[in-house]
Amino acid sequence: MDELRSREASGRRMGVIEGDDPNGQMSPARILIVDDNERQARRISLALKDDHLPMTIQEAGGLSGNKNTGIDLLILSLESKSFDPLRICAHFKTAIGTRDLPILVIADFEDEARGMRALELGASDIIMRPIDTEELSARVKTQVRKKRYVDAMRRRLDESMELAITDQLTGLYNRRHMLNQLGQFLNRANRGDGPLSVFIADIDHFKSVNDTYGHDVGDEVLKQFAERMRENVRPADIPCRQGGEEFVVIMPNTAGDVASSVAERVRRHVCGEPFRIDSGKGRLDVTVSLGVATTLSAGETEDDVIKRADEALYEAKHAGRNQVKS
Ligand code: GH3
Ligand code: MG
Ligand code: MG
Ligand code: MG
Repeated sequence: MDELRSREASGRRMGVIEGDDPNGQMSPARILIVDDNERQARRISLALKDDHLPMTIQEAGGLSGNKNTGIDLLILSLESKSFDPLRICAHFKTAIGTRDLPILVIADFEDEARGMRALELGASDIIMRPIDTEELSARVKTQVRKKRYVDAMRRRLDESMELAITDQLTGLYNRRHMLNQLGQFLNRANRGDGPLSVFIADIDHFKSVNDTYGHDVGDEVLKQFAERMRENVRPADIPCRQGGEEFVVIMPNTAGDVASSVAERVRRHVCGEPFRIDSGKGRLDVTVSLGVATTLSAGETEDDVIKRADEALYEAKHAGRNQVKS
């Protein structure tokens, strides 16, 4: 794509089109016209403009990468000579950031074969030259509307998926996601991806926090604890709330000694500074006990690993709490 990028510079025009959503809610559509014939590109944008779709033509950024996010429709002329339009089509339809971007190809009436090829590669629609401006406008509107619908559905799906894997109190992943991830990483570890470690962290004498200060303060402690834990594990680690005052961190590709040192860092950052409670007026010393487990052999299940971490945690509690055992 890199060598394409430099050759394409002359052919790119960006337009902004006001949508005609039935509810009047659609924000201006962003349409990228790619045609190395500037006169043709201008004619397309003028046709859309004449259709009472206000369009501001401006130079667009690169054709690949982030600059293409937020575009609603790519209008691509198959007659372009300074780059390979079919290659652009194929690239856009396979690249993660652009594969949902609809492409409307414009083909010469004598070049139907390449038009069909573009459709096979994933283009959403086609218009043959000479362009009928009413047809152009109708097809553009349909594609933009579809794109907006897909975007809205995707956002909703993302939100509900996020909700399904998040613990609402702390914002960490929940137990369901923890077990799911643990299963997946165990499979990889079993295939020789390096050891996998987990630790379970259980706040010490948490019941007495609730009993002494009330459930709301207990909740506040859980939130702050989650925050400290999150800050002290590594980006690749997966911190989860398993339930109550018990937390699990999954550490992919991590040997036992490293896992223990991460657990130890969490322990120190919990007991090192009192928690602020009662809107910052009060301070509360909190400690945590942690049990670490690392995969021993291929074929271990989620339950096997969690059980060993639990046994180590039990040892840590038994040995006086505020410590890490493995
Ligand atoms: P240990 O040191 O042995 O872990 O003692 P502990 O008191 O922490 O352990 P125990 O299992 O006896 O008590 C856990 C308490 O956590 C009991 C329960 O009321 C409280 N708890 C569980 N979930 C929540 C929650 O979501 N919010 C609050 N505030 N408390 C919770
Ligand atoms: Mg506890
Ligand atoms: Mg307990
Ligand atoms: Mg507990």
